[in-house]
Amino acid sequence: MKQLKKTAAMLLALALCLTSMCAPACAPETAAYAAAKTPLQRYGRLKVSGAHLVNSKGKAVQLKGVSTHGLSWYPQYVNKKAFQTLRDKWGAEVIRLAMYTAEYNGYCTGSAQNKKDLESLIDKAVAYCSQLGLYVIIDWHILSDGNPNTYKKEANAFFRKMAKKYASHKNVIYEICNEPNGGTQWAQIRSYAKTMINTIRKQDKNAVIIVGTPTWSQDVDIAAQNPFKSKNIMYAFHYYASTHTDAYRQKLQAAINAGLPVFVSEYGLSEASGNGAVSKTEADKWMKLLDKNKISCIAWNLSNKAETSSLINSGCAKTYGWKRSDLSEAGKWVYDMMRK
Ligand code: IDC
Repeated sequence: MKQLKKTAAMLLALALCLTSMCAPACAPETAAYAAAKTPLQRYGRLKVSGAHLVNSKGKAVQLKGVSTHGLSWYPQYVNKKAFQTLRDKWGAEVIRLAMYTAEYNGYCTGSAQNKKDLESLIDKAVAYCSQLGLYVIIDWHILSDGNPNTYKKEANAFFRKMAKKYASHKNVIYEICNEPNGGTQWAQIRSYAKTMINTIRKQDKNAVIIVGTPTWSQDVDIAAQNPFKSKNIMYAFHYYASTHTDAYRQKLQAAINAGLPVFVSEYGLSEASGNGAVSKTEADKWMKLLDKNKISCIAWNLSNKAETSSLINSGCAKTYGWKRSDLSEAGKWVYDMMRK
């Protein structure tokens, strides 16, 4: 009898375990999600109204989502099941495609073939997001190239091509320069942005465009002194919770107070290096501020690289269908936060 009970208990535990392990398609909460509308069906074409990102009816929306790591580094995470897992299991509404311009097979520094490969990855990613009703950000990920004017010509050709291709898509958002740095001034970014905005607008009158700000997209307070007058423009603010604390929240608050529409297109729980300590306490403080002001935000990064900003455990080789236990400390925090 005792043995029988033990076997029954073991079987029950096994069944429970299998249920929690099974692919997104059979998770209990997924049925509700599947019946519910996709993010795109919920909000429609996004616009900017005053300081807010708003839905097609003009109501403020706050999107939360995940950024890929560099597309050249981790192309394997661009697959439909990965994006579906993020939508259905994590509650993500937007995916950001980080395409480095200079580092490691960057768009501007790699071969012609590499350029083609990156464009076809973006094509696939946009198609998956469109099929899943997810918003998607095409991110011109400048970093070591510091000033967006370094590859202005290439950027202009790139955005012309993208905007032409995706003009009919209601879910595509353009981020024209990830993080200007190395002393690049707002006036220089503004002049670059003006060209990109004109180029995109020639193809697509409405898409939301996110403009990077000086000092690794942190000087939103400076951008707020001279923003664009044209419609549907937002400004990037980035933070890494372990490094950036109160003083940076004050900078963001100053921009909010000035009425600047801010999009946190990248944040991490780690240090600014992408590695080192994770601070959940500071991450909580940041999210409180973002939630209060309905500021959209995107977590860095969807990979299993052995660094603390990666959302997947370095030992986990799965490229979709992750269980909570497959996630890093930062990954678990992002997952729990987005599911709320
Ligand atoms: C980091 C990656 C790391 C990669 C490095 C390249 O996490 O694996 O080797 O870029 O230089 C940013 C950037 C983002 C950085 C991230 C962490 O937008 O590209 O990714 N970070 O350093 N701004 C602040 C932090």
